[in-house]
Amino acid sequence: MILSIETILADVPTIRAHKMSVATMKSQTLVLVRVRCADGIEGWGEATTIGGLNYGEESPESIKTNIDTHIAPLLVGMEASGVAMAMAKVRKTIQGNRFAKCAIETALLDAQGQRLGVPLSELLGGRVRDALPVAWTLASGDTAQDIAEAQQMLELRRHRIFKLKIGSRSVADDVSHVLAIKRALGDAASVRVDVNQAWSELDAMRGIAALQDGGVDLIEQPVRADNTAALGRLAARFDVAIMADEALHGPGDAFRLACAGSADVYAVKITQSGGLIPAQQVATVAQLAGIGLYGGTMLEGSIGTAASAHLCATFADLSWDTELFGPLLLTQEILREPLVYRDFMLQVPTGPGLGVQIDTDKLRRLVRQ
Ligand code: MUC
Ligand code: MG
Repeated sequence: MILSIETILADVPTIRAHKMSVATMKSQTLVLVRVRCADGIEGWGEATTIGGLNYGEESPESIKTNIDTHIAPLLVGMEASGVAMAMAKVRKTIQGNRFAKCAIETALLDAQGQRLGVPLSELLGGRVRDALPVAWTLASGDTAQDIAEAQQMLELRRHRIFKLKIGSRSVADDVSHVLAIKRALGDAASVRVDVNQAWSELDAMRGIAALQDGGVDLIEQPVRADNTAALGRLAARFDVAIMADEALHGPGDAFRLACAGSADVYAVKITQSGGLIPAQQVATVAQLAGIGLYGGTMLEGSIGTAASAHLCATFADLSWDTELFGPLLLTQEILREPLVYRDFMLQVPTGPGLGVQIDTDKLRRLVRQ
């Protein structure tokens, strides 16, 4: 039986300023959910978002309020091992609130995995890989600093895929910033950009043409999320891969974008999809439509990152890798044993459930009072 559901906000400084077209982050608010069950098992989930309300329509505080006030009371007293039944009740009763739903579903599946003694990936159909290639986002806002950071990551054998956050400067300035980095790194690295919706269609036509010529591999969400027609025209016009991110909020969007031919690649995010199971449906639609998959992040800490890793480990084809680096952007770790990044890959945890253990003393020090 589900005894209690607790939502925790924890503010953690980032290792450097993280500059995006929508916000500059100097800290991240982790939104964590802890589900206590009558059999003594505890499950954890994460509903972290980016930049308060700068990036999306759900804030850390609104997510916590909605879980505490509206979602937890629906579930307390229900059978903890009936994860699908519990989530069916939440999905029937609660509109929107994808991040909250994701955290609750993750925590229930974490508990269920521990109960059954299997990793979460096995509850999701089974893993086809044990490690995931991980991109690093260069977002200091400074070209020389970004190049130095990328070179350091290559030397450490931690990342060889780099995503550059652009869209806050002029198209010409952004293009020269990206191409300077691509020239400095050469063929040793895959360079990709995330515009976070900042460009008009005309800006995008000019910008993408130059980036494609300069050897950039992937263009993420160049235009506004709701302008899926423009996204589709860009995907048809250019050979370089165009990826949908903010335009993709779950299986319904995945289906509509696929029918309209709006993107070559989907950034699959468990929070934006409304949970692990809906994110798996997003991936299924993509695979049926011949759309490539990329494991995206909302810069979650270790819990959400581990959950995403379990899901990405089940994708038959993950041709665009992942960006599951969130914990590495944070100055504080909340796990007893951090996730393992080695040889350009994140190792998918092998223990039951999420396969991670929370250090509650460390977490207590970060919790917002
Ligand atoms: C996004 O839009 O993809 C992921 C990596 C990063 O630096 O920002 C996020 C959000
Ligand atoms: Mg993005």
